[in-house]
Amino acid sequence: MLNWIFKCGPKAALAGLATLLLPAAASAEGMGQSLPGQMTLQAAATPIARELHDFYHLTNTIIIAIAIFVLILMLYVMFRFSEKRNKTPSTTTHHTLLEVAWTVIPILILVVIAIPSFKLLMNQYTYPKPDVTIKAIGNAWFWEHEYPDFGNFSVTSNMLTDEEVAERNQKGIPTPRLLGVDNEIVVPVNKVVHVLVTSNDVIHNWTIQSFASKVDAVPGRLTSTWFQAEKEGVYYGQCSELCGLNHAFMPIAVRVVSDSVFSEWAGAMQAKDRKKAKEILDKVALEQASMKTAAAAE
Ligand SMILES: [Cu+2]
Repeated sequence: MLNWIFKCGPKAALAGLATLLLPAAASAEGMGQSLPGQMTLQAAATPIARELHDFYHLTNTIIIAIAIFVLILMLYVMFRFSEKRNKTPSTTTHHTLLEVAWTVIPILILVVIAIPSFKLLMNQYTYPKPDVTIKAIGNAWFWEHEYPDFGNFSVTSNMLTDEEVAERNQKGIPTPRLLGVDNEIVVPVNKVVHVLVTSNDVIHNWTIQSFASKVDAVPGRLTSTWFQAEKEGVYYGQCSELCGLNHAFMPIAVRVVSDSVFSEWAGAMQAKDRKKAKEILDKVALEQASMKTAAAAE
């Protein structure tokens, strides 16, 4: 534990400082999944996630600035008005200007927070016309996704075992432990995807951090979220509502691909040719992995 604090403490302090000093630069780590030791948010992959990150940095900056201001004020008061330096205390009980100031300034700060907050909330709940609609169904403890626009085929995702993860990594398809699933869901890049969310048993939660999508899956009800992924790749999420024994082991994996790959995959799924669909996915996963390595090497 101590070891961990010594290892991560300075990094956490740096991350906090970076958030304060470089609001825009502080959140570019880990697209679709967190990196080991990552302290900031997962990189934004949708316009809504970007807006959410901007809002996060704005409020964080305000919070840290207020905390520092109050700290300095307290230290100054402790020093300047100590018994030694201030033998006869002032008997003032009211100060109109000060009272107006400490009422008006916090109101203004709240207004500065409220405007982008309401704007973000409105954008999150303003659904553009969908190109693809997916129905996500939570089960104890795996996810099912139906594609009603494409013949209503469904994709059932179970978490991969450690052996299966090792096997996929050996094949050259980077697959993280506890996040990789046997059947990824697939969506086209730059298209509006609506996700209708529900559950078969208890309350789960459909979350993809990089999309800023997070919505409860409630049995007997339909909730929803939408996203428009701007970059091809794989995006991982986990059930985010404590749902029981295997809550930690029901990840979600969204593979964002080009239009043509998506229609090919959806066609194969519709024709119930799961083997072909899997081959298409493995091929695109390998291509995306090599593209990523090439980009990292530049
Ligand atoms: Cu859960």
